[in-house]
Amino acid sequence: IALAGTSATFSAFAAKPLVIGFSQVGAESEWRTANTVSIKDAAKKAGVTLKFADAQQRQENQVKAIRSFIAQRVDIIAFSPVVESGWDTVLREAKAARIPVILTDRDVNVADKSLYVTLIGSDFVEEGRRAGRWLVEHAKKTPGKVLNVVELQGTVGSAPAIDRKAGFEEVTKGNPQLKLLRTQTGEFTRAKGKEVMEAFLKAHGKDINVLYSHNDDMAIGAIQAIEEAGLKPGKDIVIVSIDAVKGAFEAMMQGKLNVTVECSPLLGPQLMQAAKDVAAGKPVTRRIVTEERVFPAEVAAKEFPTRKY
Ligand code: GZL
Repeated sequence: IALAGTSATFSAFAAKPLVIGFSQVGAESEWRTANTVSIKDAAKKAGVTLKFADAQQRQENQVKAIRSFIAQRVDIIAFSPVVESGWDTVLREAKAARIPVILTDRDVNVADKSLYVTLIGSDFVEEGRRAGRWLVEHAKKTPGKVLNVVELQGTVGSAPAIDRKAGFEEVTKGNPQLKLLRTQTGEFTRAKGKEVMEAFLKAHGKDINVLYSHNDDMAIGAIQAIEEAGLKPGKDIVIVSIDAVKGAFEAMMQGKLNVTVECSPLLGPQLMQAAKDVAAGKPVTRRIVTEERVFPAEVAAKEFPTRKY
């Protein structure tokens, strides 16, 4: 009987699905929506029980969700931090509860790096460099001409906004052809991107030659503002953007966007694999970087049919 009991217990134990508590930033962009779909699909395929919380881009909602996951004694906590700072306390509570934490998409600024096991996501500084490199090459087509650049930044204090700005500046600073006229946050959304671009156009109108947008959603909002101002996006104002979501490919095929730097939201499978490894006590590398490309408008029509997000 004992043996049967043991095997029954063992099989029950083995069959117990992993429970992951996931706190998502919100639903602010096409990228975010695709990221959520990837995580939910991957959880289903992996037989993982996913407790999913949408924070509507507010850090206090993420802190609340993480505390709730601790109270529910989930096996793993995973989240995409809306901003880099302010996580030490709640992550120390997770550590005290002996619940491992995995970061997806965005990094955190914590004194004690042991507060999370790994970060799965893109190198945003490199994405900024790639945007800058494309623009430097573009400027060479009109030697001696100064191009006035306006920048739509992502969410203030978020890793992608900080790093994409830094990478772009690293490549473009000191270039006599590129002059940064204005820079302001469009909060990664179409609506805010349009609103801020309207303000830039009111202040500088035809003097603007280039828009550098930290994501495609703000670029798409800006495209509407540029058209409403009677200018041609992609021609009067060259647009460099990041994410490579479907909306960007459609804009490039319409000649309204010039290039988008890929930032893959398809992190679900890597998250589930890392979670299973952590739960099994296997070592996990501190940083899992996703492979990405740059898509200029010339290749948009060819690439579009195979895009997954
Ligand atoms: C990048 C991600 C950013 C996207 C935006 O990994 O954090 O947040 O670039 C999204 O589209 O809102």
